[in-house]
Formats: sequence, C-alpha cells, structure tokens
Amino acid sequence: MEFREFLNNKIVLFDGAMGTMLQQNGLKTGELPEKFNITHPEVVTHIHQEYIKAGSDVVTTNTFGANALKLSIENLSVEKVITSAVQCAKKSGAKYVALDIGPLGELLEPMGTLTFERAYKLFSEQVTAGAAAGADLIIIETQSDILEAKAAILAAKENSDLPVICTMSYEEGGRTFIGTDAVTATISLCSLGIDAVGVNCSLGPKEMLPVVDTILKYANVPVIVQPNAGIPRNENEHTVYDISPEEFASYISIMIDNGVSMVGGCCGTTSQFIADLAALTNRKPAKIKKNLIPAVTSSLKTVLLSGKTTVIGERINPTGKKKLKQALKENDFDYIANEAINQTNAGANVLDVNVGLPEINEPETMKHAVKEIQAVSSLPLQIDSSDINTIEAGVRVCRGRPIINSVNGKKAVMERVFPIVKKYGTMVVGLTLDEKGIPETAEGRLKIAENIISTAAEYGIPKDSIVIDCLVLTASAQQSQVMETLKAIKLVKQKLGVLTVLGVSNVSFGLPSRPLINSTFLAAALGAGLDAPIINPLSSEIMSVIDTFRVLNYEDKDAASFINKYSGENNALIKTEMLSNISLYDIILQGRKDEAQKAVRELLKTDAPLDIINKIFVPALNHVGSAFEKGELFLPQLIRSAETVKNAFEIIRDNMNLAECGTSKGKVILATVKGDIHDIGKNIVKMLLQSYNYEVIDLGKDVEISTIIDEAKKNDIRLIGLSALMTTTVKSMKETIESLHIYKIPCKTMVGGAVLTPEYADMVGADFYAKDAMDAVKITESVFN
Ligand code: B1M
Repeated sequence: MEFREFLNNKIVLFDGAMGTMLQQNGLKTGELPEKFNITHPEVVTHIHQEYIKAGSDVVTTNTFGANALKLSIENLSVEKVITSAVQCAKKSGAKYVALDIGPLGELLEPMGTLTFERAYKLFSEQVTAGAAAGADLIIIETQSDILEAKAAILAAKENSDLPVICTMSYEEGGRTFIGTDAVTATISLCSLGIDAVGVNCSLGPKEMLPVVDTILKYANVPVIVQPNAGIPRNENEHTVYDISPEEFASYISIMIDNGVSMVGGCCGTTSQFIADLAALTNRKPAKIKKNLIPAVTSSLKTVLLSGKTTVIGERINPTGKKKLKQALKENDFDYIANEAINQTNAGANVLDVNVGLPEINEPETMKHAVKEIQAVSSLPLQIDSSDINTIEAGVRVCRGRPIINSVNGKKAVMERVFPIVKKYGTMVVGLTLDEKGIPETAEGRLKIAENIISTAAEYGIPKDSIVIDCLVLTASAQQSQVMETLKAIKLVKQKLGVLTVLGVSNVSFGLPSRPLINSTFLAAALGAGLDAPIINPLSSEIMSVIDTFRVLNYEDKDAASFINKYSGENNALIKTEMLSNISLYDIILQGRKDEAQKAVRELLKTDAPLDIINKIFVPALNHVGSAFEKGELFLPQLIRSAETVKNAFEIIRDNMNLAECGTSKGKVILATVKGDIHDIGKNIVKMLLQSYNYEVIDLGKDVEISTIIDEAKKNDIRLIGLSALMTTTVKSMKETIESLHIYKIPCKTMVGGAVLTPEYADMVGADFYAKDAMDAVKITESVFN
C-alpha cells in the first residue's frame, strides 16, 4: 500500500533514535554516524530490525547528516552513503523506509553565509540519491529555520514524487532557536504542500504538549510527533535522559487523543520506547479536512488576515519615487532596508515589495530585496510584480508564506500566476479586471472576482488563499466611479465570503492635498468592509484613520493602543520627531547599518571615541541582548545590531590615528576562545591597545587552543588576552589557560567579556580580570612595566 494511503488507516509508528542505538553498538564519540552505513552496514540493519520488532511501520535511514558539507570532511560521497543507508533499511524488512534529512549544519543568510540556492542544491543531491535507492518517503527533520526547511521541501518535491514530512525543533519557550514560533512554522510549511508536519527533538513529550496543540490547531495535514526521552542532562561526561518508556507513552497517548496521527521518538529513545508506543497505534487517526486559514508569515510572525484591519505598506515601489529608483539602479539595498524599517516602525503589518524598473534585472533584484528586507523587518511580505519570473524568484527565497500581488481575470495571466500560487502555497491578490479592462459597475467586478475564485479552484487553490482587490479609479478623472468601488467591496464580501485588499492612494492621483482624499476614502472603504488597505504607513493622517477605525471596529480592545499612541505627550499627531534625528542608540537597536557611520562621525565632533563606545555601543548592545533573552528580539535582529556596531566601530577606529603609533611597547595575543564567536569587545580592546602602542596579534574568534599555544611559543609572548561572552565558553577559557600551564608558556593571562566576573577569572586561573577595554590597557601597562 502506498504510504499516503497507509497513513489514513492507522496511527503510523516511526522508530526511535539512531544515534543513541549506534553508540550502544560501538559508535565512538566524534565518529561520523553516517559512515557506519558503509563500514558496519550489518549494525545499521540490526538497529532497524530492533525497531521493526518493537512495532515500527517506518524506519528512518541513518542519513541525518549525509549532506556534502558534512561528508566532505571525511571524503565520503553523498550518493554512496545514502544508497547504502537505504539498502540497510530495506534489508531490515521495514514496511516503509523514510529517507532522513537533517539540517545542513550551516546557517542560511543572513544569520550565516549559506545561500538558498546552495542549500537547495545540497538537499537535491540527498533526495536524488535516496529516491534512486528506493526510499518510500522523505522526512526532513530537526529544522530551526523555515527557509532551510523550504529549500529541503522544494528539493524533495522537485526531484521526487515521494511523500514529504517536515518537523521542526522548538526550545522551551516554544520557538526554534532562530525565533520561529509553532503557528508560523506550521502555516509556512503546510502552505508548501507537504504530507505531514510536526515536531521532533529538543524537548521531552511533556514539554512538547503545548507546541503540539498549536500545531494541531493550524495544520491542514496529519501531525507527527517525535520527542526526546525527556530533557537531556550531562552525567559523568555522558548525555542522559530521564523519562521512562511508560511515561513517554502516556504523554504520546494524550497527543493521539488530541489528534496526532504519526508518532515516534528522537534522542535518547530506544526500541523499548517504541514497543510501548505500539500498543497505542491501533486507534483510527483523526480526519483532517480543513484548509489553511488566510494568513501570511515571516520567520518571526504570523499575520492572520480575517477579522481585523491589515495595513500593507506601499513604500517599496519605485512608481513615482525618484530616490528608490536611483537606489534600485545602484543596487543600494540599504535604502530599501531603511524603507522597510521605517514602515515596520510606523505600524505596517505586511510590506509590499515591488522593484520593477525596465533597466534592471528584476528577478535578481527581487531576490536580493527580499533577503535584505527580511534581515531587518519581521513583517510578512507581498511580492509585487507583473513579471512572473520576478514573482517566482521572490516567493521562492522568501522566509515564510507571502502574498503574490497579483493575478487578475485575464485568462493568460491566471494561467501564468496560479501554478506559482499553488506550488509555493502563497496567498494571492486578485484584481477585478480582465481582457475588457475594469468594469464600470460593482456587479461587473463581482463577476470577475467569481471567475478568479472558480479558476483558482481548478488549480487546487482554495478561496481562503485569495484576497480580492475591487480597484479604485482616480477621483480626478473618473469621479463618478469612486463609490462603485465601495459597493463592489460590500458585494464581494457578502456574495463570495472572501477578504478584500485595495491600493487606496490611487484615488487621489492628480488632486492637491492627496492625504486628505486618501484618508477620507480609506475611512469609507474600511466602513464598506475593506480588510487590507495598501497604504503609506508613514503618513500620520492615514495611520490615524486606521488607528481610529480599529477602536470603532472593536479590534483595539479598550482602545489600549489608541490611548497609548494619541494621549498626552505621546500624541502621535503632534509628535514631530524627525527620522533623520534618530540617535545612534536607536540606529543600533533598529539595525540601520548604513546610518551608523554618519551618526558616529557627527558624534565624534563632540564626544570622545571611548565615550561613544561605553555610553552608546555597550548599553545599546546590552539592550538588544536583554530583549533577545526575553524573547522580544530574535537572532536575525541580534545579528543586524551587531553588524551596525561593526560599521560604526570602523569610524571610531579610523579616528584613533593608529598609524601615528611610535615604537611597539610589546606584543600581546588576543583571542575569543574556542566555541565563542563574539568579537566586538575583543576588537575594542585590540584597538585601544594599539593606540597605546602595543603590537596586537589578533587570532580572531572561536580560536583553537593549539593555535594560541603555537602563536605564543612562536612570538615569545608575555601577555595573552582571552575574551568569552557566554557561560558555556568560560569552560574553554579555563581549558586554554590550563593548556598554557601544561605547555609551560611563560606568560600572564588577562580575561574579559560580558559574562566574566572577578570570581570567574579566579576560577579559570587567569592572572588578571579586565572589566572593560580601558582596564585591559591598564593591566597591559602594568605587565610590561
Ligand atoms: Co550573542 N549572546 N549569541 N551574539 N550576544 C550574548 C553574549 C548573550 C548574553 C545574549 C543574551 O541572551 N542576553 C547570550 C549568552 C548567554 C550566556 O551564555 N549567558 C548570547 C547568545 C546565547 C548567543 C547565541 C548562542 C545565540 C544563538 O545562536 N541562539 C550565538 C552564539 C554563537 C557562538 O558564539 N557560538 C550568539 C550570536 C551573536 C551574534 C553573532 C548575533 C552577535 C555577535 C557578533 C560579534 O561579536 N561579531 C551577538 C551579540 C552582539 C550579543 C550581545 C547582544 C552583545 C555582545 C557585545 O558585543 N557587547 C550579547 C548580550 C550582551 O552582552 N549584553 C550576546 C558589546 C561589547 C563591547 O561588550 O564583549 O562585553 P563585551 O566587551 C567589553 C568588556 O566585556 C571588555 O571590554 C569590552 C569593551 O568595554 N572585554 C574585554 C571583552 N573582551 C575582553 C577581553 C579582555 C579584556 C576586556 O582581555 C582580553
């Protein structure tokens, strides 16, 4: 029986951990588990057989890390490793063999350097090898980044016909480590047309319960759950898990009652855990018959479109905007990023992205713009173009589920756009115009909307994915037509039950005081039932209509946001703070990379470089750090703020006149310890030491102990400075200092970094603790004097 049919009949039982079982069968610490497929195939097959004996319907191949990035370290071929892994699984006599695909082990841009295309290619290699070897389905698992998961899903769907399952790993706060919550991940992954969605690893079954309930609420496909055997902890250098098989099964039983239809285990689970689950699997799986709700997502946010007013920011569109046109021609993506930040801060909920200029490569520019905007804004995107290649380029690399702007009632346009909407599971704006143009009457527009919806259904696109734009003509040229749009909005909503969107600003074209016309028309359109106006969120007149309507429409409960924004000193209508006056502190907080250098130059006219570091850089980064810790900011934003400080720091460094240094007072080694990539603080220390005429051998970040030892020996070093920013890497610091003693390097050690205290410095055996960069200079002076 085909797997897709099988999963309708019973609760599907997967297997448990592979790594745990391999370790029990001879895998040594540090050894590549996937190599066992070639060196010890009988062991791998035996493990699969243990799971089958326990009751598994599906066994998962030993290919979690079988991608070219990881295998190349041992010169292993992806095809060879995957082929023998699938053979091992098939030999075990499993009903179904799932090709296992884990994360690539490198972060995608902007958190890392891996491009989407490269990730896609790496996953494609795995899929092609697995499908050729005879896998029955593909399970993409332990994902943290929905863009990486998307690359894997597209690779699976474009290179095979196999069923595709995707699971994410959430931390205790209910988000993945890059900040994606379960609602957002579930909607984003389901929209891509996978066969099952779920969660694995990281948590035990008890901690997973709330995440599983959320997934069940939003998924439109069967839900799979594979928890760890509890929360891992370290005992005598070994990872141990503290849940018994019975306890594990009792939580899984609750999940099945709630609607989960595929179960298994992750780290720490063994065949005994699976045997205990087998008793639960004769129940009939819950029936899934819902569509995805109308919603768009980024990696950090879901915007539900029903029942509330959604502001779509219109500013990233070159029509009539000289500066943006210039920026697009010059590939100035910082300008576009700033437009995104400004609209996000001004209260937009979704950002329209249109980069259409005849003289540029629009698809490439769209890809680039999507990446840059998503690095600075957590809002979902509306990919806007009349060119289908540009639309596909944008939606393909977009983190999350975007809206496409737009399709219309023209047959040829629907034939081009709907396959893309279906393939990427996006939402789509349907313009009420066709081969004959825009109908004069509301009834005519309703008819086109009906046609768009019924044609979309032929492509398998539900009406929940469509937002109709009833189009407004300009009051200056077609005044008699304006009110017809409002009538059409009402009709479309009543008769078709779909959401509506509208580019509002067109109404005022050719008239003076456009914001007046726009805001009056906007109020009328919202009254007629408009759900998602496409407007300029930087216009306070326009936004005040939105804010007011949200109070009157009972969206802004107890008018809390309204009171906050419009009362007393905060009154947004009288606040005149100019964006150009934004402080360096806020520039860092908001990650406005390209504005940082100008702001520093300005400040240097009045402030000392060290004051800028101590009074602005450090507190701003502390602010970002604590917002990150509280879950108010996420990794992409943390990275952006760090990059902003780096840009600003370049100006400070240039200003310190390092070139004027006289003869060297001595050589100092600086390094951020192994496992730690924080280097902003260390770089400040370096700059100050250089300005005091010390020669600094900067070994960089995440530095191996052996590198430090070698450099110290080679350069006859008297002082080594180590930096660490995380509690977890203080241990590395201790190991580094211990090694310096073992190798009898005759030098002093100085340690620093936000996490360190004088007590920690003692504990790691350092000679000196420096609380900040100036302290580091004083200590260095004392050592060399
Ligand atoms: Co991350 N990070 N970060 N981070 N980051 C912290 C350190 C964190 C405290 C944030 C938080 O949760 N509140 C937290 C650590 C928690 C802990 O262990 N207690 C954290 C985490 C968890 C992480 C990741 C694991 C996040 C993730 O991936 N989920 C990840 C770590 C990856 C890794 O290292 N393996 C990560 C990544 C990053 C970015 C890449 C995004 C970025 C670093 C970019 C870079 O450095 N190139 C980043 C940033 C920017 C921070 C915060 C916000 C700011 C650090 C900083 O630059 N401060 C930080 C929160 C915070 O510190 N409040 C945080 C400004 C800098 C000038 O201060 O380094 O203390 P500092 O240096 C001072 C003094 O301490 C002293 O002089 C400097 C100037 O006065 N000093 C020395 C420093 N080194 C010295 C050496 C000396 C002498 C003095 O002698 C040798």
